[in-house]
Amino acid sequence: MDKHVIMEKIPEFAIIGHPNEGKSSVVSTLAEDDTVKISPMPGETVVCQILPVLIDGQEIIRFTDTPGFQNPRETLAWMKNYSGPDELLLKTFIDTHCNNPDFKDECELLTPVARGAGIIFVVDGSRPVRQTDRIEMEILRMTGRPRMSIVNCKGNEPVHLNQWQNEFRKHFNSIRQFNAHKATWSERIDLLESLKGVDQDWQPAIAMVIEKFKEDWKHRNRLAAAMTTEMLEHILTFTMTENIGESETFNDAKIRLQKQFIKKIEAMERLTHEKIRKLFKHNIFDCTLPSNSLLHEDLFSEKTWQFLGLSPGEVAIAAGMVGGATGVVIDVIAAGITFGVFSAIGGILGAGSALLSGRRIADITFKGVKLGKDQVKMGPVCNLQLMYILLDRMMIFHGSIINWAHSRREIDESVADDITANLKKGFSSGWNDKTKKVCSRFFQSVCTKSRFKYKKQQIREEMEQVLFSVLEKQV
Ligand SMILES: Nc1nc2c(ncn2[C@@H]2O[C@H](COP(=O)(O)OP(=O)(O)OP(=O)(O)O)[C@@H](O)[C@H]2O)c(=O)[nH]1
Ligand SMILES: [Mg+2]
Repeated sequence: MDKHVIMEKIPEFAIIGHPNEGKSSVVSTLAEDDTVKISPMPGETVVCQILPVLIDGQEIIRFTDTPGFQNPRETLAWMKNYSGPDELLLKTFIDTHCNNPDFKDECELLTPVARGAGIIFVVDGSRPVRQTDRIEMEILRMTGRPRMSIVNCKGNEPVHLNQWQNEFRKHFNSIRQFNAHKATWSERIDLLESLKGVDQDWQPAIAMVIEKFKEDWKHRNRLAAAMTTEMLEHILTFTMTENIGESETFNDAKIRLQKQFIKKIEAMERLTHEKIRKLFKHNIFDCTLPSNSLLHEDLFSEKTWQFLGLSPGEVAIAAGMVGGATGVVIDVIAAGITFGVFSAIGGILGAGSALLSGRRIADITFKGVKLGKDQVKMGPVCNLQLMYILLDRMMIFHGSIINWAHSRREIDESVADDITANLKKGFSSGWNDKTKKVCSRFFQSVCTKSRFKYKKQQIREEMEQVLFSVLEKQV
């Protein structure tokens, strides 16, 4: 197939329907554009808005949002009376009515169809079919353009699905259920797949669009893996040095620095999550995480470590993988498990808890070292638990982001529950041995000094590759 000939004509689909059925929501999700205006008030969209999908700066498909029908009954009556050539039906309709306010929305919504766009008709499957829907469907049938229908669902269940499907069979080449606010990446791909069936002429172009969508998704996951690897390197090797104030004791300075140190690490994690969010084109609306999401907890909170920390068995295995070179760190992990990292951290911040006396976790986790007479140094926190916790939190974040439809503007707890249930799969404890081995090797490489830069680079690439593989499996 000749790529250039096909892509010369970019496939365009106009999203059409009755006011307030979810057209803009469908467009927003399909085009991954969170700038599209969505509102509970009918009549929000008054002019067409073309949303091009760009991959590598190149437009590969465009979706056009349109206003809802305003005067379908009279529009159909006019079309039925029309006696000119079929191919001029839409143009003549628009030319005849373009200055008539009674047909303003019809002229607007039929304009992309007149220039050759395919039609995606959107209805809300939680309400029954009405006579006016039949009229709108008949108008679209008369345009003769390839068309598919989508049952969106504003309510919880598409209770009238069967009724809609029976009606649709008379008017459309393809029918799909698609929930604009909940659609996942694979549901978007499935929808594109069914667009292939709408018109044979478009099959090669849509097939190419799907291929590009998939490549682009892989590319995003590759970048997310690289960003995560970089974050781990930064956090696990991060150090800070502060001057001890004139009227300050070493301990006071240490506590002050510990607090700043934790804040910096948390900020590095947040920055990485933010970059991942942008990668998946969530630019405007903050994808509020489910209220019970672990990401609402601080990185160093007790709950975070209880839920995401490795189990003692896993620690033993991970420690075995790391080997003798970082023996100290392994001791620390074991101490963390036995005595509770959280009370440990709380203890450190509270300065010298008795609970920690003699435990190396106190020294290692937030090591404060006196440099010369008047400086204190903190870090690095080379702690295997911390690496796994950061990985798990990244997986939770990624899992939420990839499943956050771009039309969703606020939290919907029913969706939140689904996401939370799915997240369990992403936790690193379920990773296979090969993946865990690479993580351990990476940890060791980051946390030990080596003259062999090329070896470190190779291990880093292996880490990016295994993270890419686990991100690819997230659904
Ligand atoms: N829960 C839920 N609500 C939806 C869904 N799709 C649309 N809505 C809501 O329905 C209302 C209308 O959505 P829009 O996407 O603006 O509908 P529209 O068809 O573009 O509306 P007009 O531009 O006014 O014709 C908004 O309040 C949306 O949040 C969905 O899949 N689930
Ligand atoms: Mg709209």
